[in-house]
Amino acid sequence: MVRIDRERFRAAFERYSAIGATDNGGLHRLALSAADGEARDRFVADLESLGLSVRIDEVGNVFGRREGADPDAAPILVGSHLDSQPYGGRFDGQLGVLTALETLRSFEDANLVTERPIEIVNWTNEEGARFKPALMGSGAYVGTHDVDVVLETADADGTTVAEALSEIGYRGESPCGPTETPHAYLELHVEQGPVLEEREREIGVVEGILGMAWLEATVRGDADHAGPSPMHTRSDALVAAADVVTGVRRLAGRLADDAVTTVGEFRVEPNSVNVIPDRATFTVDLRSYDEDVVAAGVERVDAELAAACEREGTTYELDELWRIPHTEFSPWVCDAIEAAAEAVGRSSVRMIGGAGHDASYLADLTDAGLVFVPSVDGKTHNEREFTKWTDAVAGADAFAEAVRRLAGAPAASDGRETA
Ligand code: HGY
Ligand code: MN
Ligand code: MN
Repeated sequence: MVRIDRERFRAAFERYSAIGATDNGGLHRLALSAADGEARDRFVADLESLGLSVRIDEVGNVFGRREGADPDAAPILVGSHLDSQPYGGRFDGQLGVLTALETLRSFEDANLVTERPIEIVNWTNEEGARFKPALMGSGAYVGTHDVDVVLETADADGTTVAEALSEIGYRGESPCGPTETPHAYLELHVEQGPVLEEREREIGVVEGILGMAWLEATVRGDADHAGPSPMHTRSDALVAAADVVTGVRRLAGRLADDAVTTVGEFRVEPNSVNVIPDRATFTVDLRSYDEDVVAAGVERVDAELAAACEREGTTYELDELWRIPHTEFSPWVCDAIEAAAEAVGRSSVRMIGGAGHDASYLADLTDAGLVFVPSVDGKTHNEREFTKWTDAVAGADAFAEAVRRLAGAPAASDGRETA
């Protein structure tokens, strides 16, 4: 068994939390921003001081490699993401990267030789807040997102991923994609939901994640003067869109018990107090474990738009920005997580996750698993996001033990303590 260094783990968390920190205890560290660049620099320095070989790929994914006894064995890949939501929490993503880092530091302390090499990774743009879609770096790594399309993707200001990567010095040389298929992938993440708190468990063994669709609706009306224009002659894009927003909210209850729907972005033009809006653009985030439910939800959003535009005399377009099917994690990796939690004396429960994670795409490439730790009040994507440090430590204990088991002991050790 390997024990993490609690003080060092906490110090690392505080140090990274200061990069892009907000006044209310959160993080504003958008993908490929200067703050993200500073966090990456810190991460690379920490990998190098651990003696890992560092590589940065074409879309900025940062890897560190710790050799094992058998250089030909496929590696165990561990990690998460350092980018955050706008004014988001400091645990989402960051805690997973730092738990993986503390795991490797503890292996070094224990002079632990594992059978397999271990690679640690910080994935580019997991959140999809600045550049869409989400899970961009891991999606490019497994081949779901095309690297050229990713590099040309622009943010609201027209800055492309390629330009932003170059600006922070992370447009890497190495091809984006596995040099060898990992033996397994393991990620720790805050639950971002209420289940672990409600069930009073320390560790979530995540068996799957909801499928999701991201849509963008554009409603077009007729700009006109707010004063002299009679109400019955108006084509008000905002009124039609607002009808659809409440319709999307109602949709969740009608689709399925696990269905969730969210309108997160909304823009009005010309956005002037005395002009009838002629354009309203908004996003819809639709999720359910059942693909048919997500597909039915997309159809229902389209029907809501058609009916609202019929009433208001407006027109609309509906584009699909992203679709990812539900994720099923590897049973043997789930078993390894559960056994590791038990070995370190931590309670656990099996569950389904509602948020997308890089592990979702890694599950398409290899045997993947996801470890959850509790979120206080389930709060997340919010500066108030919080995980009790005792729970973070419990998660790190279980995660380190799971990695030790996945990486295995060498067939013949050189006399040092083996995994
Ligand atoms: O959208 C998600 O679930 C993740 O936070 N990117
Ligand atoms: Mn995350
Ligand atoms: Mn997130």
